[in-house]
Amino acid sequence: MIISDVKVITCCPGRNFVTLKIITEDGTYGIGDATVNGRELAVDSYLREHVAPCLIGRNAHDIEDIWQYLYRGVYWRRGPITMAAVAAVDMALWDIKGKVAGLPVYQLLGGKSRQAVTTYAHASGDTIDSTLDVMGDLVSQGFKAIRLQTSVPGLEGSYGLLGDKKDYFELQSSRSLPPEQPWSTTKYLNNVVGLFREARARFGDEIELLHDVHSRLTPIEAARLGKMLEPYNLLFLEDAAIAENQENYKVIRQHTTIPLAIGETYNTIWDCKDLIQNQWIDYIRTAATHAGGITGLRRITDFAAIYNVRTAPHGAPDLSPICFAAQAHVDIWAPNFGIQEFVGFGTSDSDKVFSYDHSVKDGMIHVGDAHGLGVDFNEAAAAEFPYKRSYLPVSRLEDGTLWHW
Ligand code: KDG
Ligand code: MG
Repeated sequence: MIISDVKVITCCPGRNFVTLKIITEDGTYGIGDATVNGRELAVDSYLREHVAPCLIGRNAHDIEDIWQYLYRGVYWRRGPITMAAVAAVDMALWDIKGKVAGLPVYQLLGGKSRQAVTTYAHASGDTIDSTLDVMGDLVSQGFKAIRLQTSVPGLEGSYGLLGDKKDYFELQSSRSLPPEQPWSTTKYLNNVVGLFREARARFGDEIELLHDVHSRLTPIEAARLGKMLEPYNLLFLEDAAIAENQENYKVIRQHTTIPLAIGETYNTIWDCKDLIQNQWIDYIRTAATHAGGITGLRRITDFAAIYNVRTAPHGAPDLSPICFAAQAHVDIWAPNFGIQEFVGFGTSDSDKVFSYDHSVKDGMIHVGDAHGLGVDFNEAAAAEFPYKRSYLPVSRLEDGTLWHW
């Protein structure tokens, strides 16, 4: 299975995606996702200029050796751009191996640990009432776990809201520079607890509730929020605070029993080793695309299992359907799988470019039995949707101080 060609395609069917295609001498190909939201051309160029030439002539079956070559073999290791590039290569090679073996990738990992993958959906709105109306729709579609985000009165625009975007693309701005959003911890804390109080009053205690703070709080503020939300029994509180200093979570943990989740921006086990080993978190949210592909995710998953930490992979719309497929295979295998974030497989435009073999019913993803990852990429359709520069927003406190977005 000698690699004879490597293509990097960046397209924008509604939002930007970076896709890698590895082709072997007999024409078998595999695909991988390398999208880093707002920094797409950095990883496109990294793959094109620095990785692709090193792949030609290698045996596509040597997934582990190629992973090590691109990680350990590179002096400038780790970081989101490098690890997204490694991830795309890794996914594409697992796709090829599955196709050659005549098996879906989850079978190569060890087979199914469950029948289907439980997901959580997103409900958001401008008011608590409208957010809970969206939640009602999702519950009637069969979702059993819902993430709730609502506008903060007095703050224009906030993380997790749909705004006027019908396709859930609020995380990508088409303006020429990053939009700026105001943040006030006081206004947020005064509003958010009511959202969960109302949700429990309206929907009872069976449904799982989640919330993403998106790293806006300091550890002690996060601890306070955790205590305030304890009566509403969340499945987890996500990104309550930044953990570049992993000991931040020790502070939060000392004060509250609310389950904690983090990890969507992490690239290797080293970013979360202390968090996991000290059992300061309950869910690790690393994504296949940003943490070295299926191989990287499997390493983190196995390490987390030892410390009772479950997986909850990132599932935002800036991860392409190829990442979703890769994660679905890991989710259905992982003994310590927790829950998969899910905002739909795609939109009418992205469906012209990506096709997939899995389906969702009653809030569960059913992984198909197509060989490999069970996802495909239409290059001709992608050419109809050229790359468009776009940025995530930035946050500022009301006095203008730059804050975590
Ligand atoms: O690119 C950034 C998004 O993926 C992120 O803001 C989404 O926090 C997110 C989530 O939990 O889905
Ligand atoms: Mg998040």
